[in-house]
Amino acid sequence: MTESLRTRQHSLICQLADCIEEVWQANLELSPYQVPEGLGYIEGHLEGEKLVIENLCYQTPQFRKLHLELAQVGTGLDILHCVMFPNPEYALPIFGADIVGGKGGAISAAIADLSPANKARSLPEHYQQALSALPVFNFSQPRPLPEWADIFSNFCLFVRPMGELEEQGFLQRVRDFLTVHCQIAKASVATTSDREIAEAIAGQQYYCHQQQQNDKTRRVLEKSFGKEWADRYMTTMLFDSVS
Ligand code: BLA
Repeated sequence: MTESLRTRQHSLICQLADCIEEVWQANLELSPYQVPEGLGYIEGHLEGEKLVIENLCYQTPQFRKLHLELAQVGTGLDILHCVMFPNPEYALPIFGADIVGGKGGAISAAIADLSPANKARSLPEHYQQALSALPVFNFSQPRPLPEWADIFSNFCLFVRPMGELEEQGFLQRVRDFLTVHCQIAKASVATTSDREIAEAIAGQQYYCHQQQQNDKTRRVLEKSFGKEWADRYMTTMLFDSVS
């Protein structure tokens, strides 16, 4: 990825982007992932302000797609989006994170989760144990989840971080989530059971379907690229189900 957008973004976004790449590089065997034609670097400006998007993707034996996206609307609104989609042969949850904030100003939304993608819609026992053992940080402004958010686990963190200390608290918690996830993923074994694979595919489809209901994301994309493009982007780049 060119460093241009990242270095111009809110410092928490730069730091989290660096952290995500660092944990991926340290723990996983990354291979290139072909980003769909024309979707690596994108600029749109239908009405109002310019929207710039940079996408960085990898794949590994355990993950069909590791996606890190940075976006900037005008010079004001900065966005980081990250999803780790497992290969359906591995019974792993889906790591997801989103940060939305103004440049130099406040972060309005910081969310991170390891979301179950199995039939029971609950995290595997070893994840629950590892996550329960992590240090806890208390945030002063937790945010309520919207209606479509029934995909998230009990460990989901959704806050408006107030000040540098809470921003660093968020960063550390996401680093811990990622490290636990990559280490468990690396040690896990692929299944050959058609039933388990089908269950994992259905779990990812449900996750994607729910995420596609996020009107706040859709509206930002529609404003700069139009309805049709926004829909295609949300269903093929941000939340593509396994085929
Ligand atoms: C919220 N996402 C938002 C908001 C915007 C975006 C503008 C509102 C911020 C706020 O309420 O303070 C915009 N997010 C984007 C855009 C992209 C993006 C344009 O990723 C991509 C180009 N969203 C995710 C993932 C999760 C997620 C992976 O992409 C969670 C794992 C969650 N975003 C999420 C949630 C909200 C949000 C839960 C709050 C929605 C609400 O309160 O209604």
